[in-house]
Amino acid sequence: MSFQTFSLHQLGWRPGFAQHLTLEDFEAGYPARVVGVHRNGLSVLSSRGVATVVLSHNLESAVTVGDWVLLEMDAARVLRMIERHSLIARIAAGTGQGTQTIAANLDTLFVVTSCNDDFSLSRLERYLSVAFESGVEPVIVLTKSDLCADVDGYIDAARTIAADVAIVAIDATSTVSVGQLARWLEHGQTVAFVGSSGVGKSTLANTLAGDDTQTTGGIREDDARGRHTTTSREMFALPSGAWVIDTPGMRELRVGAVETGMNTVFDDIAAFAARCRFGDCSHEGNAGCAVEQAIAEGQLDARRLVNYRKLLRESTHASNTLKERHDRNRQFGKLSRDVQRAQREKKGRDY
Ligand SMILES: Nc1nc2c(ncn2[C@@H]2O[C@H](COP(=O)(O)OP(=O)(O)OP(=O)(O)O)[C@@H](O)[C@H]2O)c(=O)[nH]1
Ligand SMILES: [Mg+2]
Ligand SMILES: [Zn+2]
Repeated sequence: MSFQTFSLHQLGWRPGFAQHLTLEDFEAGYPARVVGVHRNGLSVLSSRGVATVVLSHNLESAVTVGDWVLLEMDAARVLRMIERHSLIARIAAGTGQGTQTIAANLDTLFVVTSCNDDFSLSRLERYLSVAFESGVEPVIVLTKSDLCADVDGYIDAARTIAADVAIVAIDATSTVSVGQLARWLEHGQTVAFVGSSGVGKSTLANTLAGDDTQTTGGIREDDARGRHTTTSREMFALPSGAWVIDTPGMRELRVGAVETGMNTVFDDIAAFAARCRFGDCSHEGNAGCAVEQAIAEGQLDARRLVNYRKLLRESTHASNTLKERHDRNRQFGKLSRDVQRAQREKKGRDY
């Protein structure tokens, strides 16, 4: 236990959160912000200071860094999670279809990529879809500008897929350069850095923090791939009073259900599709399709359409899996209610 305490305001509390809390909630507990999730519990900050609290089994997979929880008044125990205003998540890497939460209650998602071989428009579209889906403002951060002879080329390329998104090129090792991000890093704001390994997320976090809290690593010379230096997520304060969540580099961001977010990122494709004269068109190569025509006329990049389709397939698959799970749970719920009723009736007969 440390004696440093934090006001709700300082921790990024939003008035909207209180709407989800009842008078009973406020009598039973107090809000705390989750800054770390560990095997043995949560690290939290609150008006009562820094603490480690145990997590009941049913919340174990749900709570993530940036979340707000209600702590029991006189015990280091989580009563419940407070509804989030935003959540960044992905489908867990590997074969399963489980959702992996990355960060909650963000104001800004810094999508970090370098001005080198890591840069990929399709990957940016992927990250932007996730950000827009969750209602978090994305900012594209292009690192290693100091090592690149054509920074403007990268900025221009990024702008072709994200006309309304802020794009900032920085040298993550330079305090002056990272100052360009100041307007997203005001007191009480919460941001997260996501991107491939080695792009400089932790370097940027350290430069902003003015210390070396985050371990950083090199990249492989041949393909600019990182070495997965950061292995866990944690949230910490900057001198400005903003909260930063550094995350481990991702090899791939498999998207969950992001169709809403995709409509923002791919609004051009949506507009062409709306103009398509075939009502039930899948826009997958039909003669006379407006989307196909846009490609033929050079108004739409073929790469972009391919990526759109790929993301849409992933998103649809995720929605279907969710729906199936939901239906299964409902059926299971009905089954257990039936069993319970049968047991009650049997009991009634026995006595
Ligand atoms: N010159 C220069 N080097 C940078 C910049 N950003 C990062 N680096 C270097 O790139 C390497 C990788 O940086 P990290 O900060 O560890 O990358 P990361 O994104 O945190 O990587 P993971 O933790 O593996 O996901 C380090 O050697 C950094 O010093 C930059 O803007 N300019
Ligand atoms: Mg790192
Ligand atoms: Zn069509």
